[in-house]
Amino acid sequence: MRLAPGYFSAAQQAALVEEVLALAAAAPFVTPRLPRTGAAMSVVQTNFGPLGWVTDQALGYRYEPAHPETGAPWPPIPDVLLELWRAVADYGAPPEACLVNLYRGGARMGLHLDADEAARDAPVVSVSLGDTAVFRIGGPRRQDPTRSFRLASGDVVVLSGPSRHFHHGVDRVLAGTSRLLPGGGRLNLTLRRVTPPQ
Ligand code: MD3
Ligand code: FE
Repeated sequence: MRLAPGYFSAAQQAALVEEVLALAAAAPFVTPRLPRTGAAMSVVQTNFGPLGWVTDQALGYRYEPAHPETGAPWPPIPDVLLELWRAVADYGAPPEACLVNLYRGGARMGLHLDADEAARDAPVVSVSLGDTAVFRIGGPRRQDPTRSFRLASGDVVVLSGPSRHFHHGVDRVLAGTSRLLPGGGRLNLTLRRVTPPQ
């Protein structure tokens, strides 16, 4: 994986948060639920782009072209994020999904794999905004050793090659480390190619 600390300036971060929250007004954050058990995840999520990652008790993890509650197509991926992908992804097709995770209160994300994308060779590009996260990454097997480090506001991570298929999660978010988000917390934007190009 590649970490680009402070890829976005403070001014760029502020503009990006404003754009994301404006788009989220039309595609409200929803509480994702695990397949079968229906247990709520602690983050809330929305998406931009032709496809969005969703999960609920009945149908589980999948990509959908429309918001599960409004039925409307997801808003478009902001241009600055399409530009970021062109600059860092080294991939010959644009991203199809921008998953937006909002961490408030004690929200976290357990160790998992991103395995719902048919385009398995495409990288994942992630942008962190707001409070600093303690991020953990391991290896291809759940039992592999892990290491953790902080992801701060404006940082960009590019997961390509083997790291794209490594376990990872967010242990916790350090409240009060940023004043970027109204009401505090952390936004993570994850750009993904879902379907193989052509
Ligand atoms: C490492 N999000 O939405 S982003 C997710 O901070 C997710 O919200 C975390 O994991 C977050 O699925 C981490 C950084 C990231 C994204 C994808 C990865 C790291 C990854 C895929 C493989 C390995
Ligand atoms: Fe993930």
